[in-house]
Parts: sequence; C-alpha cells; structure tokens
Amino acid sequence: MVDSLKNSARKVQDALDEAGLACEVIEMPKTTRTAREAAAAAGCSVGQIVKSLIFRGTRTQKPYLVMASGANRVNEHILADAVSEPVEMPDADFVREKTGFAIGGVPPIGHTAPLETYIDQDLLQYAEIWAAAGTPNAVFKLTPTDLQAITGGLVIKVA
Ligand code: 5CA
Repeated sequence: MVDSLKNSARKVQDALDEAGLACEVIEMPKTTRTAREAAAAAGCSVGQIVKSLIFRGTRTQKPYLVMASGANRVNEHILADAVSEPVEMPDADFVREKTGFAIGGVPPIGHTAPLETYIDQDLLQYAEIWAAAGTPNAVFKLTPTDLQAITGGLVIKVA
C-alpha cells in the first residue's frame, strides 16, 4: 500500500506522480544504500543502478547532480569540462541541504530546488534502470528515456 511509504519515499512518489510517470516506489526488505546492494535487492546488474551523485563547483559552490551508472566512477575532470569549473565531492550536509535527502537515498527528482543535471551515457544501453527513492531501502524502476524526461539532464560521458 503506497500510503505506508516513509516520508522521504513518499516525496519521491509524489514527484513521480506529478511528472506523469507511472513508476512505483518500492521499499525493499533489505538495504539499497549502495549501488551493489540496490542491484542485489532489485535483481539487476550494478550497471543498471542509477547513482545520484552531488558534486560542487569550487568557484560557484553550485551543486551539480550526476546520474551515473552504478558500474562507473565519475571522472571529475570530465565533469569539470562539462560544467566549466572544477568540481569536488561535497560533504553529507551539503548533499542534504541541496537535495533534501540523505546520502544513500538521494533520488533523481523531488529535490528541494531544481538541480543542473547530467546523465551518464552508459545508462542509455539498458531497457530498464533502477534509482534511489529517498531512503536507503527505497528504489523505483524506470527507463533511460524517463530519466532524461524527468530530470531534463544532459547526456554526457562521465567515466
Ligand atoms: N541507494 C543507492 C543506490 S541507487 C545510492 O544512493 N547510491 S549512490 O551511489 O547514489 O549514493 C552513495 C554515494 O554517495 C556514494 O557513491 C558517494 O559518492 C556518496 N557518498 C557516500 N558517502 C559520502 C560522504 N560521507 N560524503 C559525501 N558523499 C558521500
């Protein structure tokens, strides 16, 4: 029953509904805090897990959201080129402040404020991908096309 969702997962379900996407947030019995754990819980490959990573521009302090394949490590130099400034990995407080969610559950949508978003081109090879839905055990399944539509993200090579 959707009404049993935790507040943070409910926020994501509401954002999905508002975006007109027929995606259902699922709370797993086991942790989905890391990409590997999420893949095990969803029964998919690690590459099909969408990591929602926040980077910070070192000049502007602006947050950038990178939706990366769970199989990839984001190359900060490539991202710096895309955003035209050096980037760094911020601390957990910055992530919570800019997204409204804690690390381990940061979703692609439903953030405190809209975020400039980039999508790992490697995610486009899959028919279905899974993303975090607000908490360390909530996920939802979507297509790469959906991900582009709901985030307005620019597809780039990140790894
Ligand atoms: N729920 C899973 C799968 S969707 C998940 O959220 N994975 S994740 O990769 O998107 O989020 C974890 C990421 O948060 C890590 O890859 C890392 O980039 C970042 N992270 C973890 N710990 C910290 C920390 N202390 N400070 C800043 N970033 C961190």
